Amino acid sequence: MDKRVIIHVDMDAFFASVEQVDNPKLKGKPVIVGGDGPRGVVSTCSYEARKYGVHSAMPMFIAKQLCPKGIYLPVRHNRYSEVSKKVFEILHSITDLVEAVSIDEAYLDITNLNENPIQIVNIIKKRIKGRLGLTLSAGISYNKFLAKIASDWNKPNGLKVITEDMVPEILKPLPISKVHGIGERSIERLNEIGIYTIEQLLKLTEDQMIYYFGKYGIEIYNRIRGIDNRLVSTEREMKSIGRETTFPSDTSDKEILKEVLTDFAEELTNSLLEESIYAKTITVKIKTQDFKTHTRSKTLKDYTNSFKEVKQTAFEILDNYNIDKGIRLIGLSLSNFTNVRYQQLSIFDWVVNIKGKEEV
Ligand code: TTP
Ligand code: MG
Repeated sequence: MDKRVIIHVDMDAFFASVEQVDNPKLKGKPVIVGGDGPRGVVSTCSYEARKYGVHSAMPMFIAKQLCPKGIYLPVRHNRYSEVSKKVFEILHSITDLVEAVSIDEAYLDITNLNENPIQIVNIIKKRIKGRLGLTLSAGISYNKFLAKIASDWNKPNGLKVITEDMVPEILKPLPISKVHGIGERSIERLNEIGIYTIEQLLKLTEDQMIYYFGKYGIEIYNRIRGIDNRLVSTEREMKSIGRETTFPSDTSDKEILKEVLTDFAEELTNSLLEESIYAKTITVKIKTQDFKTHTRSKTLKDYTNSFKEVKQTAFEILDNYNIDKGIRLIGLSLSNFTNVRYQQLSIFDWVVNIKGKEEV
């Protein structure tokens, strides 16, 4: 593949920054956005609040202990979506090759613009700051993986270029969690054998990588060496992904069935990570010894790419299924995709809040 020029942009403290723009009195202050109620979590917080150790996904009550003087605001998802739309309009004014990754994150392929990439980033930053009052961090490199690593380099309002000669040195000190495509379960397994950094991961052979990451092993092997041929794609066609297996002899042993579902959940969530997408519907398919096929689905409240959540949901579906015959085949599939992770968060928060209120 010819050398490409990819930009990854990620808005700084997105929800909190929008709140600060909408209410300038909040500028420079620790602003924490999230669900209140006893089970509420932090969606994000301003960089001023991060100094106190507050971060996304932290329970609200802990945030309040760490930063008692913080300004706590509810999630206004419609407003953030509105602003996000304007951000994407600005990105589309640069090129059509824009891939939305989440509400505040995108890849741009500017190879064919033949312009200075730093200048392009500065134009984007200026337009977004000028029209929306917001800052972002951008990474420039020759593939998506490295562009994303670069945008994360010196947040907020960062700009970092990673060129070919900087790889793999620049990657070596990074924790393995920075590698797009390595899921939570793989991180746990690698930590167990003492692997925490990319430098340590670089020591594994291709076969070992396949052992730890399944069929994406080679891709990750290449990625940490600076090879990533994924295209910046403007649309997604996939409707569902699934795995199934037929047993050598029929079984009704739940432990065996759960083992298979666990493996499938891992493979499928790795695919989600790989594609930067999230699924909402989980389906278990069972074919009994009389060749009848039964499918049961569950649609979650929020999109997920979490191995644990997919596994647990699959187990739940299986546990609700009355196994009265031998099972020939079991399958697991995921559908109902989005590439915008936090789309449904406000609704989820709302449900949590209502529940919280009932408990009081
Ligand atoms: P991020 O880009 O991960 O975070 P951020 O923009 O707030 O901060 P950063 O400067 O580090 O990029 O996520 C974008 C938005 O998505 C964030 O503003 C709020 C929302 N979000 C959640 O609701 N829950 C989460 O756990 C995370 C990570 C983000
Ligand atoms: Mg962001």
